[in-house]
Parts: sequence; C-alpha cells; structure tokens
Amino acid sequence: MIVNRRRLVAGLAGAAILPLMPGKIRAQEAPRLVTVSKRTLDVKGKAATVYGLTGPDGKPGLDMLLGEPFRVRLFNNTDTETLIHWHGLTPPSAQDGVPMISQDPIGPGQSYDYDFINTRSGTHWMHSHMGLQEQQLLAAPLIVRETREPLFDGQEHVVLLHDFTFRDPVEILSELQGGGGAHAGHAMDQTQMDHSQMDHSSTGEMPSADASAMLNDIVYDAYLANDRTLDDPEVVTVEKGGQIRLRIINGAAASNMWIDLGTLEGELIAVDGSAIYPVRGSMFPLAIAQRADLRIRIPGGGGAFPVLFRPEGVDMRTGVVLATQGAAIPKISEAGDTAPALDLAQELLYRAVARPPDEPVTRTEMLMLTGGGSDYVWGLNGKSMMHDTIFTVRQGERISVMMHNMTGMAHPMHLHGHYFKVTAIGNMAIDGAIRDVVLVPAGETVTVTFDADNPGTWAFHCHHAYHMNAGMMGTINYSSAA
Ligand SMILES: [Cu+2]
Repeated sequence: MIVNRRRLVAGLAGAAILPLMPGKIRAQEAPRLVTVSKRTLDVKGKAATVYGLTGPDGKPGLDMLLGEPFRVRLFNNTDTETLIHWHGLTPPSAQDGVPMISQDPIGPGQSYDYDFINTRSGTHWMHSHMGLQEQQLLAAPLIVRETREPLFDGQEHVVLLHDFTFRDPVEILSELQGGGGAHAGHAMDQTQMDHSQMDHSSTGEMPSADASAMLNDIVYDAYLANDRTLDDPEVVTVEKGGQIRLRIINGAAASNMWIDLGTLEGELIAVDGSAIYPVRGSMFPLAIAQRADLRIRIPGGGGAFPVLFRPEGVDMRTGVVLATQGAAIPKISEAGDTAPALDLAQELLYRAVARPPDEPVTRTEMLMLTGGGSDYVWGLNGKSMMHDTIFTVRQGERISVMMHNMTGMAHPMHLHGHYFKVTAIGNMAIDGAIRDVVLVPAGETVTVTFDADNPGTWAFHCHHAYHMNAGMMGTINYSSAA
C-alpha cells in the first residue's frame, strides 16, 4: 500500500500508540543484546574510565520500530552490579529497571531478559538507576520510530548530552552532604585546582545570589555531546536547503541545559517523545532527562552551523556542528557567556498534539519537594527514604499531582511507567505537553495529570542524580496491584 507521506505525518502526529502485536510475530524476534561495559574515553587529552551501553551493532543504545516487541537481553560485562531503566517506555513494573522497586540488580557477568510490547514512539533513552553510575556515562539513546524512514523529507541525528567529571561521584555526593550544599561547589573547585589544570576552575567563584537556584552546585570538568567536547566536536554533514531532525537527550546527571541554535531557527516538534504543536525559536530549555526533537532547516547557501548546549549557570558549553559539504568548520571555544537558569516560559507554550480521552480528574494529590539544607538531604513530603509510598492509586483513576517546590533549587521530576500531561503552571491552567519529566523551579508549583493505567509500584523522583540519591525519590503504588 502506498501512503502519502505527508498524510501519514498528520495521522501519526500524536504520540503514536499501536494495538498489541499478535504473539506469532513476537515469537520470531530474537532478543537484542544490550551490553553494559567499561571503556576508556579521552576527555580533553586525559583518559577517563567510564561505562558504555551498546546495542547488538556495537553502537550506543537501541533504535527500534513502534510496535516491535522489546525483547532485550541485558548483559552486565562489568565487575559491579548494575540495572538499566528504559526511560520513556511504559513496561510492566517488574521490567522497569529500578533496584529495590522493580527488580534486583544484575550481577557481574549476569544477564536479564526483557520482553514487553513497545507501544510508545519517540526519543527516549536508557540509563542506570543504580547509585550514581549515570554520572559515569551509563546511558544511551533509545529511539522508537514510527516508520523505518523518517516521517518527513530530511535526515535525523541523535545527540546525547552529558556532564562529565574525572572525580568519583560517590565522593562528590559525600562532599555535598558533608561540606554543606551551598559550599560544596566551592570546596570542589579547590580540590580540582589541586588535582588538575582545568582552566575553567581557576576562578573559584561562587555563582551570584540570584543564581543560587540553578543546578550548578557541582563543578564539572567538561560537558559532552555524543561523548565529545568542543575541542573536537562531532560534525554532521547536512544538505544545503535541507532539513534535519535533531533528537536531543539531556543525559546529564545534574545539569539543566539550553539548546542554542545560534543563527539558525528551529521548530520544537516533540518533547520527551510526544508531539507538540511546533514552537519556533533558537533557544530551547532542556532539563535533566528531558528530550527535544528539533526540526531545523539548513540555509540554501550552506555553511557550518554550531548547535550549542549550554548548562545553566555555567560559562562552559558543548555542541555539534551542522555543516554542508566543503564548509569550513569554525573553531568554537568551550568557554562562553554564562547561561541563565531554565524557567517555564516555553513550557507554557507547549500544546500536546495527542488528545487524551476527555475525563474528569478523580483526585488531586499534593506533593511537597523538600529538603536541601546544609546536610544536602532532599525529600518528597519530608520523606527521604527513597522507597516510601508517596500515595496510592487505583487502576482507572485520573490523578493530578500538584508539585510545590519548597526548596531553593529546581527539580526535574520524573514519573516512571506513565506519561503525564502538564495541566497547570502556578495558578494558570494549561493544555500542556504530554511528557515524563517536568522542571519545577525553586518556589514554584507545577501540576501534572496522569491516567493510572499501568499497575505496579513506580518510582517518582527528581532526576538530578545527587538529589535523588540524597532522598528525593518515592513510589506511587496501585492498591489493586497483585
Ligand atoms: Cu532535584
């Protein structure tokens, strides 16, 4: 059957959901091997031992089709326990990859088989949910496409962002907790000066008071886009007058970022894998763990166009370069202007394309984001045990969660196993994006609404790795779950 491509785009513009595939097709699929390993990465001329997470083709992550069974054999080829969460997918609870909540960690040399039907398309990712392994780059893209070919006439490219430190993240967390949250960045600056010649750390200055709410209390050695810095950025060859869809994943452990298109203009067409009505611009916020699908038209005259990723509150950046054939690649400095804090000005503009069934909210839950004192202990409703039940739902309910950030820092909040719709920012009700991570800035209130349609026990947490590991995590339980 020949389907007009543009009509197909219109038909699939929402977060595409397919009916379950027949069992016959599932049986034919061999499991895909996803391997956790250790590797050496060169960062600014210095070797770092980090994790790798590769698919059957040896490339990072997985590239799948909507409706394909998610039959994956996860193999731990390291000497430490690990567990990988499929961020953006809505698997059965027992296959969600969160230790203590969904399943046991996978030991060294062991593997675990996953098997569920993948019903959500989009730009997703996979990452360790064990301790602070994510800070050591244990993350990779997980792309679920509607069709084998791009849905519009143009190329696609995936960019995974990281914040990078040569230090042991466990040490960083204990320093944050021992040294007092507000001073830890400064303390680390000193340590870094002692142990390396990283020039960015030479000022040793703390952010000004009005910047205290930004997520920059950890001093990083570099920021990476597909594992590379601006010393040697990835160059993506594009067509003059052509289009490219960038699927950008903020895989940073603790850094909110801005996407800065410079002289280019782009259209944001999906957030966290779900389509929104296009929003034009050249600067887009991307909180920790969020994803952005950007459609960019390359000028007919061609050239080289840096796409920069700028962590808030920091004067360092990373990026990739879109360049037409033969264009001279400019030298781009890693240092730049200090990026402002992310806010929700653009979130207010997002409108989901998909329409959830028009049903009333059955219950509203209040969720206080708490903690962050000098002990650097964080919490939800004052609880910091990480696996405490926040509230219980029954299957079929539509729940609104009103998140009040009582702390002095922003928190990118993530609910597992479900998508939610952003339904209010402060007192303003909106018909917002459907996504799985939303930023709740310091002192602000954000309301999200989700349908309780996936029974089990689900993590609900701040995606800042240090906040999460210091207590800002809990669970949502189904009262009807077996
Ligand atoms: Cu947080």
